[in-house]
Amino acid sequence: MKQSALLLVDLQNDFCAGGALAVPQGDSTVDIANQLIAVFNARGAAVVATRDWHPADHGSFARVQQAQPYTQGTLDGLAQTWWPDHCVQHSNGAALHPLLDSQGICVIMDKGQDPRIDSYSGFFDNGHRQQTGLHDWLSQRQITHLVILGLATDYCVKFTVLDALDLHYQVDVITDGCRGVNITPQDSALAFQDMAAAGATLYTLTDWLESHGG
Ligand code: VGL
Ligand code: ZN
Repeated sequence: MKQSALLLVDLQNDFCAGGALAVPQGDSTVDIANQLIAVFNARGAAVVATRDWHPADHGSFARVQQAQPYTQGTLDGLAQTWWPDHCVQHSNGAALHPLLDSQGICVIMDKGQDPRIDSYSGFFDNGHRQQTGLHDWLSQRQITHLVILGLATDYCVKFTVLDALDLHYQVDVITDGCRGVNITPQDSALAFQDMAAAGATLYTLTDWLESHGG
């Protein structure tokens, strides 16, 4: 492999069964993630995880805005979906999924700490005002190729992939390692289309392993 990293997006309890913002079949991404962690670890390649990591009064929380969850509004001038309280710093909901092989992860990048702005992407907040440190970390290691999966397809995976492409990474997305919120039923399918149109290559795990000597 060229300098490649596996990037695991928000594989946290709150996006899985029983979580505050549970994504349908969110848990099914963990087994796919673990298989790829083993491949990257065996090759000495980096494995990076992002976490959604909000303060208890985050401005994206419907409760804070006295709005209904899953409706739309505006936060500091940006269109914003209001979410149930989720991924509150240090809570169990914010922890990585217990079955995820977290021993195989080299670094965790947190995002969404600023209460005034949401941060779907692992690279920037939604206004592209601040960076998380992910791009610096990858650049310092000459990593140019990312294999991305996680939660949720239509929010954090999508915006992480689009920013990665803007930053000129080569991006493979493992589609069966992603699941979406689907506020409207087609959202995940549309998100995959947007990622592919922007230059990402979509693979199932099986196809990726076959074409990358897994
Ligand atoms: C996410 C909604 C709100 C995600 C994070 O990880 O996709 N979605 N915060
Ligand atoms: Zn969030």
